[in-house]
Amino acid sequence: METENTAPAKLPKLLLATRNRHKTREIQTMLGEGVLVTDATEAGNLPEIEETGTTFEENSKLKAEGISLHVRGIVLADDSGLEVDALGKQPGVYSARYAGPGCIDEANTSLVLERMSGVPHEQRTARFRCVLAVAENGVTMAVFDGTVEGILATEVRGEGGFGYDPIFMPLGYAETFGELSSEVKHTMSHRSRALVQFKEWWAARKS
Ligand code: ITT
Repeated sequence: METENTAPAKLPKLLLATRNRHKTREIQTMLGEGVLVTDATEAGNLPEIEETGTTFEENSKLKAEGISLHVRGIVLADDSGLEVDALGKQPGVYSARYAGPGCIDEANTSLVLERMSGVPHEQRTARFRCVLAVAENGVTMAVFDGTVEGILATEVRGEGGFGYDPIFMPLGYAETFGELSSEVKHTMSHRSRALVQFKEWWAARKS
């Protein structure tokens, strides 16, 4: 008689070339329970990749390629940030270190608000951008780009999200990403828009 195999199937794993646990959490939530997402804080002995590029794409590829040389299988990297039109698209690729190397999110948001002080509503346009690069054995295989347009608030609002979320109102909303639920953020965020494309690519590759 045949017995049914009730052992749980081994989940496919995806390694993210990031040390930002907020990104890992968001990507795990968006990919769902069918995939086990890990990152460079969990996988031991992975090198720190210097972000020497001047574009999101360059930095994303640097991280994906650099980490993929040290592991088996594909690696996904996320380079992302906030572009503020009135600041000449700053902080851009410097979003994580706008107020100085190793600074906390609150210092970055305060600096953006300070530099935007007195700028009228119609000139407070901004966007979040996310570029995902996927690499294996040191070679980039694909790159995906996602953007969400919005307006900068004049003060910090909300406890949700991370980074610049409490000062960014996506177009069509009076609330910031810090005030909106993570479910709402994931329906329109730069990261989710890039991740949808990655999911399609990954599914096509596996089939
Ligand atoms: P890794 O390089 O290890 O991935 P990092 O935080 O240094 O981590 P980036 O260089 O891509 O990553 O910088 C991204 C910064 O942009 C992040 O630290 C936030 O300040 C901001 N950012 C990116 N996505 C965001 C989001 O969804 N909400 C708010 N801020 C975001």
